[in-house]
Amino acid sequence: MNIKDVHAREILDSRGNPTIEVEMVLANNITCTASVPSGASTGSKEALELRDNDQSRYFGKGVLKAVENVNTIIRNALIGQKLDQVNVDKILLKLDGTTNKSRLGANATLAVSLACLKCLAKLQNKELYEYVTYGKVSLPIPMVNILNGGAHADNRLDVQEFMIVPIMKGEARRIQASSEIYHTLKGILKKRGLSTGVGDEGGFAPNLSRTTEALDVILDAINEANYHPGKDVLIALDIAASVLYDKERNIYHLDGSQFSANDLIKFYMELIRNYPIISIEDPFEENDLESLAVLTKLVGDKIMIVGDDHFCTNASLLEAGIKLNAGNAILLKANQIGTISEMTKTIMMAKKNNYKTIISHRSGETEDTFIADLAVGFGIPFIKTGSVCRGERIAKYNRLMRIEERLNK
Ligand code: 2PG
Ligand code: MG
Repeated sequence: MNIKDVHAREILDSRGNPTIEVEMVLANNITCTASVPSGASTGSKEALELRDNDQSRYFGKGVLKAVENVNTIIRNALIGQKLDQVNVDKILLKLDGTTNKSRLGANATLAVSLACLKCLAKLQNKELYEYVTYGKVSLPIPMVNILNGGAHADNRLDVQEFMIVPIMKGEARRIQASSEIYHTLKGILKKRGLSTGVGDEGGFAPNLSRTTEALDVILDAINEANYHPGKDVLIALDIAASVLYDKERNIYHLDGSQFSANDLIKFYMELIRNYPIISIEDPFEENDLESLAVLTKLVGDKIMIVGDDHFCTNASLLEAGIKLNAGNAILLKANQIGTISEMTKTIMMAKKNNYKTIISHRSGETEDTFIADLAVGFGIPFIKTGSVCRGERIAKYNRLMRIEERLNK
């Protein structure tokens, strides 16, 4: 089957900023639409998200250049081409010709690459998760953001994400527990006179100031909702430490104090001793693989040490981490790398080297639910897709529940 047309347009993401959507039409008129998310705490080694920087529109955040790249350069090259993921992604890489997609924009390439993947599934009359399945499908354990800080909220919390991780059996059951704990937490915050306004990913953003204060209130919520911290509900953190890092002084600002990388290691060890933590993401700034390796050596047999900004879904960056035994898990975000084929390569490398995989949304999301399908089809054990609140996050949870029902039939 050949590609008949490709068309891009500018739409809005969940923060109200422009992003790109692509429609791909096949020769038999099958049409698929894909849109791409956008991060706020982006790693410097991520593929480039092309923005117009034209201050007269959307404060410079327009994506008309990326749209134009799809509607001209990419469209011209793809019309009449065979619908084949490897073929399409190869063409995209060749047209771009840079190491970080800075010519076409990773937002442009991913939207096209993802539209291609969806068309391939539709052509075979398959659900997306069925099409990408190799081996055994599995429903991922959600890492549900319930408190926001850092670059995702305007409160004083430095750690970017506090997540609950329900590990009981059944996706719908895990989502139910998350929702009950979320609403219980809302009640507790309200009672304490704290704000129940939410951050970018739907978690609450109360004006707490210390990491342990946030963890304590989460434990209260888990208990009050009649779950058992450490038994059926665990906790995950995304420190997003690059944002807390002062490069000139080589220190981190956290909880009103200054921390060296060694101080941070002690701090994390203490947290792991006192709280049922299953995972710590980006515990150090993105270039510090050495500290990541030290922490992995100390606690990697007990919890996940996750590289997000460290690895940027990039196989070469992951390879560098593997060589040093830095981290034991990787966060996967398609727009960090810009094509489905490259993300697949990174997933395979992680699996082969026993790195745990976590597929992830971005803080600026769309209603596209592709990460839910990829999690199931690729058998990715964890998904991080925000809180059980806000339509763009809920879309992914609802998709997972629909898939579960389908799989159980
Ligand atoms: C992260 C992500 C998603 P952002 O750091 O893991 O939660 O945030 O999309 O802002 O980079
Ligand atoms: Mg992160």
